[in-house]
Parts: sequence; structure tokens; C-alpha cells
Amino acid sequence: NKVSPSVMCIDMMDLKHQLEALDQAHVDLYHIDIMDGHFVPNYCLNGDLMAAIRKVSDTPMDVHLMVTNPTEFIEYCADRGADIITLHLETLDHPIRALKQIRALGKKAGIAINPATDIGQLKYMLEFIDLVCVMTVDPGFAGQTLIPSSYEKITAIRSMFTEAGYDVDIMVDGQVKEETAPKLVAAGANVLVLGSSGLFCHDPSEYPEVISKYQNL
Ligand code: S6P
Ligand code: MG
Repeated sequence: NKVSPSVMCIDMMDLKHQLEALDQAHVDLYHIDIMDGHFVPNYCLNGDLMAAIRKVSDTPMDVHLMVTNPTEFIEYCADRGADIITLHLETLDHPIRALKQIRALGKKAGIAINPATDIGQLKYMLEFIDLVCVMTVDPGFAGQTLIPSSYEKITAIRSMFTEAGYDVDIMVDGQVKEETAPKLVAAGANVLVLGSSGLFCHDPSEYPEVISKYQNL
């Protein structure tokens, strides 16, 4: 499995030191949450921070765009070092066009889905998707509680892709921690977003051990 520490959960006063510790622990990705105060009731990270991270780390970044008009920010993210660009299905009138736009820039195309969103539409766009981000909490805030229907949803998405002959990354975002991660992986997830509950509750000296535990689930 891959792990993607959620940068919004890092103590910003200690960012550089934290990134060094995470890189030394061989994390696979950095998860960059971008919010607009409209699609979700909060603000968060931005492209300037992504570009600053790119200067000190080669670790790939996945951007989770929680904004009402994500297609206006595809190039913005690509230009600032994003490797995977994930848009919310709930915000897209033409999801296939948007996914193609991301791939045309040489980036991986991700679709995020809220806990109450039906997965039916995904079956019409399987070949255009590199990653599905299953939100296990309503997006907008760290430190929330995982919604239990997430497990069967992950399994259903995994079967949908496998039965059609497609390999896909299934990312889980929201309260991924020691107790939930094994079940999420067993359900079919293979990219774990680690935030306040699963990673940043630990001291940086423990990151190598904690990270490799998640990677080896
Ligand atoms: C929240 C955001 C997430 C959080 C992550 C926090 O809307 O998209 O990426 O940063 O879920 O993790 P935790 O362990 O605090 O839930
Ligand atoms: Mg996120």
C-alpha cells in the first residue's frame, strides 16, 4: 500500500522539519487539500505551498480539490508540481472531459466521491480514471469520524474496476488510523491518507515505524 500524509494536518510552524522526517520515513505521496470556502465550509492549502514543497522534496503530490469549479484549477495544480489531480464528482458537469484534460497534461486523473454519493456513474468512466478517492467523512475538516458504509463502498468500487479489467488506485481519506486501516485495505483500498488520527498523533521519531506498518498492511 501507499501512504499519503495529509499536509493540512502538519504543524505549519514546523513544516520543513516535518517534511524531512516524512521523506526519511519514505512516504509515497503528499496529500494536498485545497478548499474554497464554498464547496466545503473551510479554507486550506494552495498552489504556492505546493511549489514551496516541491523545492524541498521530490515526493510526488496528490491534490484533492474541494472547490466548486475544479476544472479552472487543473493547469494551476499541474504547473505547481501536482502529480495526481483529484476532482470531486459532485462538482463536475462533464467528468470525462475533465479527466481527459488532466491526463493530457501528463498527470494522473483522480475522482473523489463524498460519503453519500452513489458510485453508479463511475461505471461509465472507468478507463479515464487513475485514482478514486473515497471520502470516508464529509470533506472540509480533519479529525472527523469514519462513516461505516465506506467499507462496502470501497469493495463495490474495487469489483467494478476489476470486473471490467481495469487496475485503479483506491485512496481513502478520513480517519485512517490503526483500527480502521486494516479493514479499509481488506475492503480494497491501496492508498491511505494519513492525518491527525493515524499519523500526526505520533512523534516524528516514530514516523518510520508507523509509516512502514501502514505500507505493509
Ligand atoms: C478533509 C481532508 C482530509 C483530511 C484528513 C485528515 O476534508 O480532505 O484530507 O486532511 O482526512 O485526517 P484525519 O485523520 O484527521 O481524519
Ligand atoms: Mg483530502
